[in-house]
Amino acid sequence: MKKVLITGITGQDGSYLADMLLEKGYKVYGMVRRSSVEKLDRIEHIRDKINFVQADLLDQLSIITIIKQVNPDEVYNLAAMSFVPTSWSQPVLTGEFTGIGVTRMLEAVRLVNKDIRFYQASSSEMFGKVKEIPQTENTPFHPRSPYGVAKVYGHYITVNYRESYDIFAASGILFNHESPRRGLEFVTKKVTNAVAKIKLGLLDYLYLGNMDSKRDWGFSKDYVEAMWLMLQQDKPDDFVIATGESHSVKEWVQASFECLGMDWEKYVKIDQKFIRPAEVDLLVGDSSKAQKVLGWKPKVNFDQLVKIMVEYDYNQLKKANNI
Ligand code: NAP
Ligand code: F7E
Repeated sequence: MKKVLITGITGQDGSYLADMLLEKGYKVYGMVRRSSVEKLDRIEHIRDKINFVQADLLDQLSIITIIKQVNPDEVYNLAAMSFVPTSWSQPVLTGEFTGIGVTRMLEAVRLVNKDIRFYQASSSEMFGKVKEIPQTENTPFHPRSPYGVAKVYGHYITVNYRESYDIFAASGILFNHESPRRGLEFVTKKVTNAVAKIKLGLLDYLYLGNMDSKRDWGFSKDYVEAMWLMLQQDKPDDFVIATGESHSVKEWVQASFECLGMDWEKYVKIDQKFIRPAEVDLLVGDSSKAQKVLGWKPKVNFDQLVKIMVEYDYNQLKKANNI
């Protein structure tokens, strides 16, 4: 039985990855940090099947200890401070978690067992002010937030440990991916949740920031499959994972309201507090390398994703409010 250690198992991607690896017959270990209240909502349905180990990205010895204890075949490093606006209010902490945290993970792998295969959750935010359209594995980076800068560090330290120590370290450059399990503050989930609330009479208006930026939105469940495929190859490499389609925030809003038969313009207002100090205007990825080498391709498109998320939020809220 193969053993896997997932950092960030309580997050959106960690939960879908755990679902998938349990189905594949892996023994799943999840790294969690100490908290005064449990935050296992996304993995409640599989909590009895997961072996929890406690460590923190800030604490080198705790990471070495759990890697020694588990001695996994594969490590997926998904833990990070992942919300872009918070990276301006907590830039140093973001650097520690999202940047240096990767080095701590790689150091632990290097010290304990160099045969462990390592996946790093890199991000399309690294492209930022994009140098070409669409973005590929060879597009130069120009990050636009402390989060993006930290991810560039995490990406290159992963490449460096691969080249310096011959560690099987792969980096997935994933474009935005969403799901019903997405955190409430991210724009897709914020919108679908508000649409459902407005339809049910639980909310009057939705306040947003820049509605003109464009994103390449995919489905998290499709994307965790690409992570796994990267660690099953003969050699480690970097891969862009994207749908190749780009839509504006406004299009997401319009499609979400239309899903429940409403006109978005009656309910959406702009609030300056959601405008960022620097914006990433346009992201669209070219995943042809992943399609060719990994045999991966996205299954869920933009319209299907909107529908999945709106219907989920509507049904959940209806049930929770006895409507
Ligand atoms: P998420 O839902 O925000 O989950 C982040 C996870 O990291 C949570 O489990 C969180 O644990 C954990 N974490 C944060 N700080 C930690 C620390 N100091 N020590 C240990 N664990 C810590 O993120 P996601 O959307 O699943 O994304 C997964 C990864 O992919 C992240 O690295 C993200 O930056 C990257 N990424 C995401 C996207 C996307 O569109 N979703 C795209 C590209 C890259 P708690 O529950 O304790 O807070
Ligand atoms: O913003 C605009 C905002 O916060 C998307 C993370 O998973 O993907 C994610 O980062 C766009 C931006 O995601 C609101 O200005 C307008 O242009 O959903 P988001 P993100 O910043 O693209 C990358 C790939 C990651 O790696 C990150 O971890 O939507 N926007 N109004 C808004 N965004 C938010 N959050 N809230 C608004 O009210």
